[in-house]
Amino acid sequence: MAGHMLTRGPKAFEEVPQLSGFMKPCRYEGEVRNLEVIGQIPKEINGTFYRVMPDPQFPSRFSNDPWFNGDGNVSAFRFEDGSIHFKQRYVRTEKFLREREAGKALGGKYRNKYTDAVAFTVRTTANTNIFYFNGKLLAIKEDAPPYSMDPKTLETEGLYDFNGQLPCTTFTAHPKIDPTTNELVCFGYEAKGDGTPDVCYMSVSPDGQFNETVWMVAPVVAMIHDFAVTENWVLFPLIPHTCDVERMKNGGDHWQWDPTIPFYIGVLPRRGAKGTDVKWFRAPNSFPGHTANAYEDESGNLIFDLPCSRQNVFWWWPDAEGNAPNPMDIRDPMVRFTIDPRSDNLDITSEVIANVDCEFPRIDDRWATKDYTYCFVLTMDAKLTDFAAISPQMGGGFPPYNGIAKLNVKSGQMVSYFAGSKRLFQEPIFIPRSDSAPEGDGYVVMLVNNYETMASELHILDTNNFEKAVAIVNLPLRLRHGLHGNWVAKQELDLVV
Ligand code: V55
Ligand code: FE
Repeated sequence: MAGHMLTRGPKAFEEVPQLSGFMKPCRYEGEVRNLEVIGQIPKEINGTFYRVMPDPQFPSRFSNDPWFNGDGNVSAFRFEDGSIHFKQRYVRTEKFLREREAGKALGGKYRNKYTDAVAFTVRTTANTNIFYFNGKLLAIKEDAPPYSMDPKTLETEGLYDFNGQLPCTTFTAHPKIDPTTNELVCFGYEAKGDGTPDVCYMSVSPDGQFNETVWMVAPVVAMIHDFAVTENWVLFPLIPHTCDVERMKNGGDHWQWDPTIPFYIGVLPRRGAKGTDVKWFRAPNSFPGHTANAYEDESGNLIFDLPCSRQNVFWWWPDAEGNAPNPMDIRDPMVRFTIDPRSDNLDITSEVIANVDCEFPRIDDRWATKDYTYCFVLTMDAKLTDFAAISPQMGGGFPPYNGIAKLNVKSGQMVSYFAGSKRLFQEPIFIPRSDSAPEGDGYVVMLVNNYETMASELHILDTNNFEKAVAIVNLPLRLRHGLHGNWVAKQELDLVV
């Protein structure tokens, strides 16, 4: 009660949904060995699950700071002979280090350098994905080059520019590995600085040498968050949120939802292309979510699967009139676009392949770029969650999901796992049972928010018996909602010296 007599002061986080309840910043760094396991962790699971969450080190200098603006805090779960060891460490970005020195926030609004209290060389929070390539563990946000971290200790090594080869100022948080060639396929957008329409496509050989660099110009300066790759083509879906540097200089947001422009998909040949070879295909205004996969069918058409909404999924960045949907009304069915990359008819159509509200699709990455069958994806069926019970502790500012489906994208059939009315799920990862296991045969692991204990859990599912967990791991702490993560097998980590 005494707290009610006090003014909150500059060291308290604001009482808004994205900073309250389960979403209250965690800010913990440390280690817990031998997490409590209910059930049995299959012994063949050996390796580390890395994930990252935006986790503000200090209260923002601005009101209503969005979830996406927190400092990147990386969690590592090392699976070893049926035990799990946990470690967590912030990425030592320039912003993190200078704010720690100052004892307060110096950065400003999301991707708006004009609102910073100091001039940063690189202002990224490195908070969106943690991705392993060629011995480097990369913490990435799409507004800057990656930071590399030691995969074993989570010490930050520094900004990583691929030994001087990175030609642009930004780097996607969703790079892909081609499982046939082991190349890293990636891009940057706003690639010559804030508000520039330039997009830079890059391909990197498994030993880290750039083997393709193509500069393109997009029809609008829009967010390109995720993308897709086939054997011979690259697909760039543009989210209809556009950037205006004048608005930013006036202290406004980097992004504004534009319901008047098409949903563009840029299609570029993967090898030997010039920037002018890109074709900007068009569909009705929509919000493309994270991509499941893409591949070429027998006739050479591109098949591209992703959750896709007609509404603004990032409702906290409204349109020019200030309109945004109610978050509980947003729906993302799983959609398939079929594109003939040789056609001059740029208008494309799509079909719904699973009429379920879903996001965060993951596949068996050995089938990336190829004709595939299975996708593991978070789903939402609002009647299965007791919102009355959890809402006082739920916080907000993130899209809630309460189920995970093993979806057959060819038949539309699904098998689902639910964990009761008082838990919500974070993005899953897939771990193959063995190197030679068939597609989708293995385990799915994900973080689960338990609103009764206000602590986090890992749930481990066998993809052959998907409705029931094989193990639940209790963490002695709460990990607020994160974005993305990846599995790195022990054999790969052992190659790092
Ligand atoms: C996303 C997340 C971001 C971001 C842009 O999941 C897009 C989408 C955590 O930051 O800056
Ligand atoms: Fe993402």
